[in-house]
Amino acid sequence: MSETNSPAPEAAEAHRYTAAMAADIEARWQDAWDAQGTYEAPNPTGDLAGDPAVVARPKKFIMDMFPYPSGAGLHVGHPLGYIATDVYARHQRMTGHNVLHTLGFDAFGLPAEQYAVQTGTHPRVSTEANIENMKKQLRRLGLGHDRRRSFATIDPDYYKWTQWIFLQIYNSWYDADAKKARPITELVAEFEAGTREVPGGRTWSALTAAERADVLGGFRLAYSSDAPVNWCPGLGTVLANEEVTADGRSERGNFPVFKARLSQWNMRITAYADRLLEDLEELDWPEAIKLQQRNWIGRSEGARVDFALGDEAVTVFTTRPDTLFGATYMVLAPEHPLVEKFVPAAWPEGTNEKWTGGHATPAAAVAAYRATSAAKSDVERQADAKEKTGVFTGEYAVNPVSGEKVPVFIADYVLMGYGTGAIMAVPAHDARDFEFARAFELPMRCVVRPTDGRGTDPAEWDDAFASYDAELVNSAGDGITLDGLGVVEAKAAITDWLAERGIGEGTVNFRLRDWLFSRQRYWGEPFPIVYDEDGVAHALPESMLPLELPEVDDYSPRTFEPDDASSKPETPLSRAEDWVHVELDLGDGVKSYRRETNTMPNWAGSCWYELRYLDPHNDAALVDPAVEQYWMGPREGAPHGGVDLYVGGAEHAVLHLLYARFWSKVLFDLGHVSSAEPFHKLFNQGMIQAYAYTDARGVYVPAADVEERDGGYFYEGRPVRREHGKMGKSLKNAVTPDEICAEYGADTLRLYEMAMGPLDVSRPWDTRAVVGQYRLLQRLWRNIVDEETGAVTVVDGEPDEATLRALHKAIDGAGADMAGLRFNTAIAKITELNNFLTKAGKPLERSVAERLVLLIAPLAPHIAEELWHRLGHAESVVHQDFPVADPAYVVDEAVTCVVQIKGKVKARLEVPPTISDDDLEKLALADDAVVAALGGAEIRKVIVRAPKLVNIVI
Ligand code: ANZ
Repeated sequence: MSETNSPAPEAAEAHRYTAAMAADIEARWQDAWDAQGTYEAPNPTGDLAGDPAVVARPKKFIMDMFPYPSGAGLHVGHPLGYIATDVYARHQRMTGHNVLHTLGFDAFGLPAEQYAVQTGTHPRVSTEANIENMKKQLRRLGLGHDRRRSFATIDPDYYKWTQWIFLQIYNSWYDADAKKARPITELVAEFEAGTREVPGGRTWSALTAAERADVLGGFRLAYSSDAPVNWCPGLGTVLANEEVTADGRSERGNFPVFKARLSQWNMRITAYADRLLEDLEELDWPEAIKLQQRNWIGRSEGARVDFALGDEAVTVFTTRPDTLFGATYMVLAPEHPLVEKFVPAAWPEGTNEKWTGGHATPAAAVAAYRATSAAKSDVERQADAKEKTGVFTGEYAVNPVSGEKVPVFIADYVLMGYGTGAIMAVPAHDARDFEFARAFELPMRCVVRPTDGRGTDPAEWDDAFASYDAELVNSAGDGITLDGLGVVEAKAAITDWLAERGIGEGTVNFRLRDWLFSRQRYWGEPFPIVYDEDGVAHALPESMLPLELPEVDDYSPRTFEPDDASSKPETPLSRAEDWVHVELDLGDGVKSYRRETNTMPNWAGSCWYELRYLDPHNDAALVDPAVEQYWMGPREGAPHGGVDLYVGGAEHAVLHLLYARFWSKVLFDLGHVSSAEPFHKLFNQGMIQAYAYTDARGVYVPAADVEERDGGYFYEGRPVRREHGKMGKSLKNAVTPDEICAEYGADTLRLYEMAMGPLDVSRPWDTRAVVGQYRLLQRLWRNIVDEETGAVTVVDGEPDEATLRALHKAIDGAGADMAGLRFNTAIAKITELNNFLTKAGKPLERSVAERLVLLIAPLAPHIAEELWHRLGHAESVVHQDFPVADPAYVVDEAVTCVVQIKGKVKARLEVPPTISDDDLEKLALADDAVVAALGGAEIRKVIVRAPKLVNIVI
């Protein structure tokens, strides 16, 4: 920071706007705002109830994606979005809105737990220290947050309600007819009354408690299941697919990973797939994010088709039922449960050697192939470029429409978790099937006539013909012919044909999977679930919430021999014996129970935090319904309700934003909230990038100490290379807001971040450019305060026309820009006005000075508050009205309009550029010169092209 000017506060400078002056102003006003509760937003009811006149204003609920309190603290990239929402919130406050803006902390998570494992410090201790540090850093920026509403997800008062929501979800089921979640008690009532059939066909009263629990588990929106997961004994934990490498090892530690069936909690988000898709339409979100959500949900329309295999039917899911005549083999996922049932003892006569994988029997081939594919991740199995592998099962199925026998393979390019885990392979028209068929010498049949001149014999093709825009061939059979139909008609025809025979039906399939909701971690919310002696799960009653984390000595999960595939995870909580084994009365006397020892994933706390900001101290309810309705409820333009503006990074396109939408919908269905969507408008801010510098060895050198000269960059005298990257510790280029605040003040930092470019675009940080905004504030100060004496220099009287024009244009443009989140152009307009006033070189009229201060107040609130008070006001600038532009001064000065009669110019009028055709016609016809030229002649037609031309035909 050596090259920037940071003048010491000398006596001669006592009245100049310097860093020292900024520091003093900013600290003083931050204290005053806190003391006066300047940013406290009143609720319509409850203990935050405020002034009814304020509550009656239109509301604006403005939110940021809340931060994880990392030990490294903030760099200047982090607050970009927070400053933007703050400027917007301030502008909204000044334009008559009741604004709610606050910020909490998303504080469960792995880093604190790992730090605890290394140092023995309790995660709560380190997390709370990090929160304190971050709060200090954020406060220094002058963010106008309602601090009464802030919380952290680790607060027991908060996670009590996270657990409570879990119980609501656990205690409900999705009624597909009503298209909504309903209490599980209503399902039980229907089973008891016999109005709904119990799966399995027995009567409800005939089932044991454990059997009933099992049946309900198939309906609950939160359920435990033993689906295959990635189990890593060496780390002692289950891993997400993204944490497993292509060779089936853990990314961290490089230990083997096994597919194991382990009992884990899941959320039935798939029940909401359709609504999550449909309701996207009404949201004011960036199109790119909507598209990512649509792809993630992945709705495919197609059909299920049964292929007979002995006495069994193997059901496939296909999006191209029209190609059924071209299905020349089948593939099942290696894990498909039917595989065990039909594998014959020996290979059928004449089996192609390529199909057997060199094994003596189908059973041996299948077992060997299953073992290798179990060690692979789904991502790896699906990789398009990968060579297709598989083995023949020794069995043939029957193509239902052609009657042909088709060989059945298992291959890992078919996933168990999608569709039905089985496909009909159409090698002529599907790229992956084409490659597989080539490798295994399987027959191909063209059933969609190629439109690219390649002919209809797939033996001569280089790849599959996959277009939809063509007609069917080679597709005639038992009572049906598709030949000559287009793909769309053929799909409909074959689907009807299958349905009539009861061997298929049209169906919709989703890519979306249920959400794996448990983790083998310490630092997360405990599940409010206990198991009885029979292993049946029971929900804790609300009165036992919050269920707090126990104290433990060791925060890490137990690890095993890395290749001990038979091991089972042992969670940190399971070692807290006194906590795990409890005697409880759950309504039928005191009994022994064992607590669930997994914890919730760190997404849980961010699934509903917008609701808690509304009513943070309510201990009787998640949120008061009237309060929720006021801030979040459906309204014009937002039929599903939701936060008015939510700003955060685009990296949260699916997980957080999808999970939060899902929880909102469940709470809405169960009647706890009036909003079915959490965030009505979403805006993604860009990233602040930074230059990083590497020396000859490619090692990063501290960016702050790099010098620029002669068009090159030097560190300790030696040339270094400049590159563009993220800001952070590892690139040695992090700049902290604290440094910039110390050097120039928070107002300068705020202006610089907002001026760097459009908010949604990434931009490179350049410390040397910050001084430009500092100078803007210095000129602003000098325009109002005498630097020698500290006296306010404004005068009474009316500003001249040119000043009024400059002022009103800036008000008009900057106000619209702030409302539209275009802060960079707002700053450009204010700068232009300030420069104009500086150049005029005379004292400002009071009315000009005051409006200038109000104009910049959302962007640079501290200097604005100081100047506002120096101008003689006792009340805060924060709640003043934003200036309103007088349209008369906003438009450009008059333009010249020519008036023609019979094509000859008879008059020239000076008119406002915005004049309407009607007004211009009246003006022209009333003009003396025009009246004289007309001489009373009858007017046949007047052609008006405002504002430049009037043509009169006589
Ligand atoms: C026959 C066919 C012919 C197919 C054709 C495609 C083109 P989306 O669109 O992603 O839903 N498929 C079905 N289940 C699968 C599984 N578990 N693992 C791997 N692939 C699976 O994809 C649906 C298509 O992917 C289905 O339609 C099926 O191949 C395949 F010319 O069936 B299709």
